Amino acid sequence: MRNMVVAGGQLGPISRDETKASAVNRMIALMHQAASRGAQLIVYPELALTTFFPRWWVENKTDFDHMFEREMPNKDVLPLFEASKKLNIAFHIGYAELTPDGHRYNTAIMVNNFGKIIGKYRKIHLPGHSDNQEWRPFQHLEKYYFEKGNLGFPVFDALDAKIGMCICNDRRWPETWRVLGLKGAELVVLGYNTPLHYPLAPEHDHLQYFHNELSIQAGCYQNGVWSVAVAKAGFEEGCELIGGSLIVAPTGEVIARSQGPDDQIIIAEINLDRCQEIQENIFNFVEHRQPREYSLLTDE
Ligand code: CDV
Repeated sequence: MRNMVVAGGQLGPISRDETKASAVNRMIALMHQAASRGAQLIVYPELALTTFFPRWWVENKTDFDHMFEREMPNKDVLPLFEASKKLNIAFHIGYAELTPDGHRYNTAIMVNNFGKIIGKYRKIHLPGHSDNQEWRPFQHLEKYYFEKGNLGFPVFDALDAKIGMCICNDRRWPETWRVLGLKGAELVVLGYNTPLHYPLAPEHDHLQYFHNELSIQAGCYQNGVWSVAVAKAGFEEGCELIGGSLIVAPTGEVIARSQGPDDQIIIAEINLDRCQEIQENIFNFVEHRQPREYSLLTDE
């Protein structure tokens, strides 16, 4: 048995004027709770240091450069790295990245319990739009603020596991999970900011929690992987974000779920060897996949 205790550090809303230092302090408090219950890894949400700023249009996108991180760690985030070393716990966090040569990405990193960045992912499926759509009650301008990620879907060795990463909207796409599955992932970590109201199809608003669970459960089951999926939740600057952070087994079963939309941890002990129950049987890729029939999936 390869057992591991994993946690999710769900955050309640972060207001536009909340400092990054304050968000980091909230995450450190959750890290202490998780570590005191034996967690070896804590997963934080997408864009965990700031409010979800792509909900606002600005003519000059550099007006929001203060929402981005130019280096990691930096002085605001360093206390989280130090706490992780002190508490002997790895973490995963999402943030807006501004590279030295001026590229902007919606990024997540995995940091080991020695404070070293051991994995990085830049979001590939960017939802929303790139133009100013004033008719919406709030906008979703990820295509304006970010470029499509250029690091593929990474799987790396950490904590005696093969860990894959994706971010928010990626979780809805079976291709994300299958690529991670084909790369041998055993645990997929992800954070999300999902509005309860979807302006393009408001008749689906009541299904937001269901679609969240459906996507993650299907991804886990169809690839025989564990997942820790973590929300930024609650009423944030007039926009209600779903909670419903989850830990899901390779069988697709939900084994932990957050309650309510505030700062809280979810935690579970998982056995990584259970991936084989699925990967060596119903979804044994070597035995049963028929990739020659799937060429349409990758043709432009
Ligand atoms: N941050 C996101 O990627 N949010 C999308 C919403 C806009 C649908 C999501 O897939 O949850």
